[in-house]
Amino acid sequence: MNELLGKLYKAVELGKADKKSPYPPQLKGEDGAYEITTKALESEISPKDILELALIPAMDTVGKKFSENKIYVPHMLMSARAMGAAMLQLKPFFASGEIKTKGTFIIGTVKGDLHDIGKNLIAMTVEGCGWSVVDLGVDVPSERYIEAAKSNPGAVVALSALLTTTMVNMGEIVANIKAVLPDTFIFIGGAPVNDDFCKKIGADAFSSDPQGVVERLNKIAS
Ligand code: B12
Repeated sequence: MNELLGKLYKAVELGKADKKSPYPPQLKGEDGAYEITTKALESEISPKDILELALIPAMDTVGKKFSENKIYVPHMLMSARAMGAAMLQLKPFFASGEIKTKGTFIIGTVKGDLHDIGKNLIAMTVEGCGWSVVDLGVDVPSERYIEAAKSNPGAVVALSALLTTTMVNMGEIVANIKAVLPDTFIFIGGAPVNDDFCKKIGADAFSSDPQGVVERLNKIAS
């Protein structure tokens, strides 16, 4: 692998966003994902290669380590932050169409629920894997999911809930979305949710972690 791409892969894997970031300690004072991406673009490595040969494989490794309990939430968030720092510079190339996204992923925490750490983790990982993400935030009612799905035809919709009292709202939201847009693929997740519940409410997929989401989305995109 090209040296800069190798460095970028490591920066994202280890969660080094930029030079001034003190994390991880072993990379203190060294370039982070932001600076390395600048250098890669300056040395005419294509944005597509930066994304596909360094950023996505690094987030893939991070996702696998997370699902194997080899790393934990703080590390995952640092890696996602490093990925975000690099993506800032790649954004114009998505806008110009030079890089194609794999699809659109709409995510929100369901109405009544304000927990967003897991939802953000999913959103950042999915974005890191080349999808365009529409983040609706927290306390999201059916109408807002439907509005976003109508504006992004073919998008996957994802619902997060962390409370036993709000997971029940997922059933109502899934039914409302399917009533208007029956072909919408709906993902659900969050600590109290499981596969049985997913089937019961007529959602299309459940995952307990970001890696499961990415693997399923890759199948949808292929
Ligand atoms: C942080 C936290 C809060 C913070 C939230 C801050 C924030 N910005 O999110 C604050 C303090 C605001 C809060 C408030 C409340 N909380 Co709270 N909170 C938690 C806590 C400690 C951590 C949750 C968390 O972020 N986990 C880390 C993330 C990474 O995990 P995760 O969300 O599960 O996400 C993972 C998966 O579930 C999955 N996932 C998540 N979303 C999605 C979506 C999709 C589509 C997919 C595929 C996957 C997926 O992927 C993620 C990564 O693996 C939990 C306890 C715990 N240890 O879990 C309690 C907890 C969830 N809270 C609880 C409660 C009761 C409350 C309150 C009602 C407390 C109160 N009396 O006011 C309020 C509710 C406010 C509201 N209306 O939402 C209870 C819920 C109990 C229950 N069975 O319903 C818990 C379990 C604590 C407890 N043991 O009692 N809380």
